[in-house]
Formats: sequence, structure tokens, C-alpha cells
Amino acid sequence: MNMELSEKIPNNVDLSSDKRLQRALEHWQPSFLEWWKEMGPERFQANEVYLRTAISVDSAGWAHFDYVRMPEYRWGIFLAQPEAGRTIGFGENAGRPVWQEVPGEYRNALRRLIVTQADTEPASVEQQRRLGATCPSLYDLRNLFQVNVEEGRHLWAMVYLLHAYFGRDGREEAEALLARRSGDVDRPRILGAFNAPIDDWLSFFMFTMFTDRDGKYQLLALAESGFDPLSRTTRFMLTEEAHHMFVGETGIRRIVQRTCELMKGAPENAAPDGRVRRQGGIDLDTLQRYINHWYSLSLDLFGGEISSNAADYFAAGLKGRANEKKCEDHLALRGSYDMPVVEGGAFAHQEVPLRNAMNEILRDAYVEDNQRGLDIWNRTLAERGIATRLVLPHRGFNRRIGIYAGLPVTPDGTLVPQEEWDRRRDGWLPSDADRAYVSSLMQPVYEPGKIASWIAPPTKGINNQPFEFEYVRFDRSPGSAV
Ligand code: BYC
Repeated sequence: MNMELSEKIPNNVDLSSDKRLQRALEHWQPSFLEWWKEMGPERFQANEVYLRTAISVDSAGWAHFDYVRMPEYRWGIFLAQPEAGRTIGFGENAGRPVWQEVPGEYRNALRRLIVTQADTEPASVEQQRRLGATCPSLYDLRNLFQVNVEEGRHLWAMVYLLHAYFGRDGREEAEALLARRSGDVDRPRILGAFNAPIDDWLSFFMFTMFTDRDGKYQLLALAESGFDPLSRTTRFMLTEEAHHMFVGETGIRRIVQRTCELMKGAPENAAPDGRVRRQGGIDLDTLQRYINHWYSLSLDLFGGEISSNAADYFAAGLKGRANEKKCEDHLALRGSYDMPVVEGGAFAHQEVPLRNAMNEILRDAYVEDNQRGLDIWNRTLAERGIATRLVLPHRGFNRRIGIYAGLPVTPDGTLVPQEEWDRRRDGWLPSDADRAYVSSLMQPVYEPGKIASWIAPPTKGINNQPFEFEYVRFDRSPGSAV
């Protein structure tokens, strides 16, 4: 499987042997670039950015680092190596050879899964397009752009599948992916969490921690797919996704570290918030409210707890569990899922057939993974002698999708009267005042080696470069714009 890196569209799918497909994608490419220039990062398209680019799909070192102007990034089509003799791993078709073409009876379901996944990629770039104006350091600015170009590449990955396997309606879907806009009333992005702008860096780090992690779990489930091209493309996407969560997890950890420094000397957590804010930091209460918001929003992205769609996807062998190989019963016909449901105003238990609980099983793995991140942040607090701990709110808190949607559940999982929930809301979720405060902190720092007041520098830089490295080059001549 050669990497064709010098081609107009870099790829490892031997694109030049299929002239029709190559032409169709070369036709889509200028539309993509137009979209990128219109909806991609504002202002920084001409700057050279120290980015990594895929040069091989092997697990050992696929990344090549160099200065690139974003519109010249080598977006391409890269699939993980095929596994010889791979068979479908779960559902009614388990044990049969994987599909190399779309099976007719699953065409609509597969297209829908691919389009939903694809739609999130450009949506996130659109949401984040203004963040460059307020970056806390050049290191962070570079990480933002790395995330953005890779989301662009993930769009390419899905568009390749649509073009190569879904004929005319695939091509139409690919066009539509460039026509929808995050937050647009008439043509919004498909999933809720991808329609609100991300205008401050605290939200960006929360997004890359919690929302990108949903991406990880959806990709893990699709990597199990019996449709082999989908499995192979998502497997490679996962290698890129890891950096996005690193950005979120370490970003928040650095904020926690800075907050601890500002709390130093405060009697054990005694009303430290005023003190932290007075020094230009982000207090732990505010951090907790942002966690509550972004975590609950991201939980919604897994779909309903009890879902016949998910059961159908599983039965067909299209979308599995994360790491299906480690599960015992690949038919998922035995046993049931003990689902906490709300009945008559109180929590009760319902036995749900396993296949109908697939969204929830995936969400379970996601929750556990998030907890590992919180444990790391809490270690930072403990090591610095701070007694407060950051926590994940209850799954029923602040939900808009699924069986808990709209229920007045508190972060600790108590059902309270709606008016009480409304009254206490600003203690649990970012208030207008919180947002205004966080927004007031967002002053850009573009000098190498400098950093904003509310976040600590990273312990090491990118690709063994120091923090002081010029990760984004500016024309510093007098009179030049950024
Ligand atoms: N918002 O059975 P249900 C990422 C709809 S993120 C709006 O509960 P299902 C990334 C649903 O369409 C990962 N609508 O749900 C992260 C259905 O509509 P119909 C993206 C929603 O179908 C950061 C109805 O409710 N990947 O990669 O089992 C940066 C009932 O459906 C929502 C994927 O999403 C919602 N949140 O599951 C960049 C993977 N949830 O049929 C990138 C592909 C549900 O009544 N998608 N609905 O009209 C899927 O696997 C599934 O479509 C979902 C929903 C998990 C999203």
C-alpha cells in the first residue's frame, strides 16, 4: 500500500487507478478549499504553522513536522492497512467476510452513519474559527490549528467513502457537507453540540476533552464495522484523534495548575474564588460549571439510552461496541442492561435488551475514560494541597436527548422540582457572569515563550521543541497585519 504523497490528492488508496473517482474528488477539492478559506480559522491563513502531516499509516511514526500555511496543508485519503481474512465481528452477519462494497440492504443506514460522522468534522472547524484572536500562547495556537486541519482531513476521509461507495447520492451528500453551517438557522449542522460557537479557550479545552472524546468512542464503534473501508478509515482517524484529547486534557490540567498557584496561601479552599479571579485566574467553581456543561452536552451525542436504531446497526454488523473483540457475546442476545430510568417522578430500574442499549454501553466506556482525565486533574489539586475535587455530574443532569431529556436532575443525581432546578441553575452551569468573566480573560499572547495569566505553560513542547519555539510564524515587520 503505497502512500502517493506527491499526487494532487495525497492518498494510499491507489486513487490514480480509478480515474472517475479521482476526477470526482478533484472536482470536490476546490469547493473544500473555498469552504476552508471562508469558514476555517479567521486571519491566520497566510501564517506558517508548525504542523504534523501524515506520511505513512504505520503505527511507528506516521507524522512529519514542518512549517505549512494552512491552505497548503496536504489533506489526503489515508486508510489503515487491510487485515487479511477479516470477518464481521458481531451481529447477525458475524463470521462472514467483511464487505468491500456497500451491501444494498444497509445502504441507507450506512450512508446516514457516515454523513452524521462527517458532518461533525467541518462543524467543529466552523465553531472554533475565531479562537486564534485570543490564544493564550503560540504553542496553544499551533495546537488549535493542528486540530482544525485534522478535522478537515477527517472530512476528507468520510467524503472519500461517500464518493467511492455511494455513487450520485454520495456526491450530493459530499456537497451538502460543505453547504451546512454550524449555528445557521436554515441549514444547521446535524447534531446539537456542533451548532454553538466556541468563542473562549476554556470552552475549546472542554470541547477537545469531552466532545472529541465522543468522537473517539464513535470512531471506535465504527472501526468494528463489517463495512471494511469504514473500519479502515476510522482506524487511521483514531490515531489523529488522540492528539485532540491530549490538547483538552492537558489544557484543563494546566488551568488547574495555574489556579492552584493563585490559590496558594488561601486557607483551605475558604472562599478562594474572589482571590483567584482578582489575580486573573479561573476559579475551581467556574471550572466545575464548565465541566458540567460540556460533559452533559457531549453525553447527548451518544443518542438515546434505549435505541432501536442502535440495535439495528449492531444486528447488521455496521456499528459495534468499542473494542468489540474484548466482548464475549458478539450476538448480544443474552442478558440485558439494567437501565436507570425515571418513572412517576423517581428513579427506577428497567431491564433493556442488550442490543437496544448499545448507545448506553458505548456511553459507559466514555464515562469511564473521562473519569481517568478527572483523576489526573484531581491529582494536580491533591499534590498542591487543595482539598476541592472536580467531579463528573450525574448522567441525567442537563440532558436534551434520550430518556433524561428535560428532567430536573441535579449534578449529584437527585430529581428535584423544576422550579428548584431553575433557581439553582447558575450554581451548576456557566452563568452569563461566568461567561463574561472568562471572555474578559481572553487576551491574545503571540510572543514566543509568553503565556496568558490564567493557564500554566506545558511541561514540554511539540515534537521535542521547547515551549519558547516559534510554533506560528508572524511577519513582525512594522506595519504588517498579524
Ligand atoms: N442531536 O436512536 P437514537 C466527532 C436523533 S463526534 C440531534 O436515540 P441513534 C467529533 C437521531 O438522529 C462523533 N439528534 O439515536 C467530535 C434519531 O433521529 P430520527 C460523531 C439526535 O440513531 C469533535 C433520533 O434522535 N459521530 O466525531 O442511535 C470534533 C433517535 O435516535 C442526537 C457519530 O455521531 C443528537 N445528539 O444515535 C470533531 C457517529 N442523538 O431517526 C468531530 C455516527 C440522536 O428519529 N452517528 N438524535 O430522525 C451515530 O452513530 C448515531 O447517529 C448517533 C445517534 C450516535 C448520533
